[in-house]
Amino acid sequence: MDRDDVPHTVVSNDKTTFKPKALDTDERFSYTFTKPGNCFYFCSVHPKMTEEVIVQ
Ligand SMILES: [Cu+2]
Repeated sequence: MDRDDVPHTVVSNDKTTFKPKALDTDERFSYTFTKPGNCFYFCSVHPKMTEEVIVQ
């Protein structure tokens, strides 16, 4: 991940699985998936930043 100086977030597309506060440079967020499936998430500050996690 690039070390930029703007905050980002990681919000699951359903907005309920995880929705931590905005993360600044060097801050971290972790979430443990417990069920197989896929989860899309995005940055609410920059909605074009999207990612998918596949849990097998
Ligand atoms: Cu962002």
